[in-house]
Amino acid sequence: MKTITLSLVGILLIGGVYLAAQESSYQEEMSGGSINNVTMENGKQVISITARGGYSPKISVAKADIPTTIRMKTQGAFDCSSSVVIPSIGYQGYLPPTGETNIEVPAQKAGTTLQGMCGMGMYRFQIQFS
Ligand SMILES: [Cu+2]
Repeated sequence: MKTITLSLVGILLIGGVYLAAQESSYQEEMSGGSINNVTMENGKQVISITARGGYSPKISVAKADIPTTIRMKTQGAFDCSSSVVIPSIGYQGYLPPTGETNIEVPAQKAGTTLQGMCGMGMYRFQIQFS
């Protein structure tokens, strides 16, 4: 009887830890803030975003007033997230199923938020300049 009670407690503990881990990865995904996807290359900042069944990270934080490249990465993406639209800079393009596509963005003012989306407006991503 004692062993049964102990193993029940064990199962509950493991279950709790599993749920907590799922919850924190969900929050990370939603905030997108903990992912460092902005690097500098030859005086330009490069923002890397992966497209496949949506965009990751959904929110990127970048520096204002410097030339910027958005590097869209795909690996076996055959869904509509390979069709990318960024209305405020007049960008519209198709990503290859696998590869990298650089989108050049002029320097943005602090406080600007670029909105990107798939061709149907179903998947979205944001780049906040500050
Ligand atoms: Cu779509």
